[in-house]
Amino acid sequence: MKHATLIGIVIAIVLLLGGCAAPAKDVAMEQDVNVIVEQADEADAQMEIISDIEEVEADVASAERLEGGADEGADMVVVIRDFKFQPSAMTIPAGASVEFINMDNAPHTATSDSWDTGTLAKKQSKVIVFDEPGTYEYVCQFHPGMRGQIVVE
Ligand SMILES: [Cu+2]
Repeated sequence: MKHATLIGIVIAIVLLLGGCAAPAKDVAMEQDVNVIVEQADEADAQMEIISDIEEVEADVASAERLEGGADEGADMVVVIRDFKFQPSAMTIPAGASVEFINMDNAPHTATSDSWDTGTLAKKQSKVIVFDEPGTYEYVCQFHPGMRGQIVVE
């Protein structure tokens, strides 16, 4: 075999291998890009969850601050959140006070036949003192589906 022929064969093999390897490399790169895009999406989703968690934590922290403030003045706290009185039912001794705190953006009231917080805007609160034993059903004047009960013993 002549030297030139041998070189020709070697070049042909190299070109063949190169031709096969190139698309394989493209596929690999495409997969790499896909993986990177997936990872970026995942990171985005995680960031969203983290910012959601931070929002909830800030909400809880401000509610706790308000509740902490209530400890100085009121015996019990009803937090108004997500159009619900929380807790919606409680039993307290006569003479106890309850602070109603609105944590919703919407205004609410806690209104019974014998007492009323009046309109509470966001983060406003009102303390009601319960001297008379009895069962007090109350509602929000703006949202009659919001109901609560306080039993005074
Ligand atoms: Cu309401």
